[in-house]
Amino acid sequence: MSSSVNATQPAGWRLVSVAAAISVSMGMLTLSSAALASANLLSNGSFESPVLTPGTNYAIETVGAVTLPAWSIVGPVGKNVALIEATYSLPDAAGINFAAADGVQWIDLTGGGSNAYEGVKQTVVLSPGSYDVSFFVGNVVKPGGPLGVTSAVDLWINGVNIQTFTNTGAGGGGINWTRYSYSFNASGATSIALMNADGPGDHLNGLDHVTLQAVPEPTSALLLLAGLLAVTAQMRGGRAISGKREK
Ligand SMILES: [Ca+2]
Repeated sequence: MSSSVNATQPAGWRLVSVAAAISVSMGMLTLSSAALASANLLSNGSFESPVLTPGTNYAIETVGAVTLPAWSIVGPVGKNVALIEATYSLPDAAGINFAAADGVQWIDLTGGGSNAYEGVKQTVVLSPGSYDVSFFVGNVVKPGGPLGVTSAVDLWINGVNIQTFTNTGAGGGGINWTRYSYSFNASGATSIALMNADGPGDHLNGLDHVTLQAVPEPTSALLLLAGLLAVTAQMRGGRAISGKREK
C-alpha cells in the first residue's frame, strides 16, 4: 500500500520524506542511547551532599547515622566512614593532592581511624532488566606510611558479596582514581553496598562517582534497526516502481 502511495508522489518529495524518516529514526536511536547513558539511578552518587564547609576538610559519618543523603552507613556499631573535601591535607601526606574523582567531595571508606569492614549502602527499586553499577576507587601508594599501598572495595548486591575490586595504581602526587564496573540483572528493590576491604593499617580507601545505569535492551535497538531497514527497502521499492513507469 505504501509503495503505491509513494509511486503517485513526485520522486523528489519521496527522497526528502525517506531522508527525513531515516533522520528521525537515527535521532531516536541517539536520543534513547543518550538518555539511558546519562540517567544515574542512584542519588548523591558523587557524595557532594552535604556540602562541607570549606576548610573543614572532612566529616565523620557514623554507622547508623542518616547524615549522608540517600546512603546508609553500614558496618560494625561505632565505626564510620569519612566524607572528604578536595582540599584535605594530612601531616603524614604533605604534598598529596586529594582531588575528588568527580566534583569536590568523596568518601574515605577507612573513616577517621575506623579501619573496619564499614561502607555505604543505597537501595533503589528497579524495573526488570540489566544494569551496570560503576564506581571509582581511590588509592595512594605510600609504603610504610598510614595511607598504605592498595585500596580494596567489596561490592555487595542484595546482600551478596559479589567481588573485591583492588586499585594498586599510584597517583603521582595525588590519588589514583580508577573506575570499576559490574553488570547484573535485577528486579524490584535492589541494594548496592560498597565496603572497605583494606587491611587495618591502611588509612586511605577512596570511593567516588557511584553510578547505576540501565543497559539498553537489545530488542529496542533491533526494533530501530528493523525500522531503518524497512525505510531503506521502501526507498528501493519506490525507485523500482518509478523506473518501470518511466519506461
Ligand atoms: Ca564526588
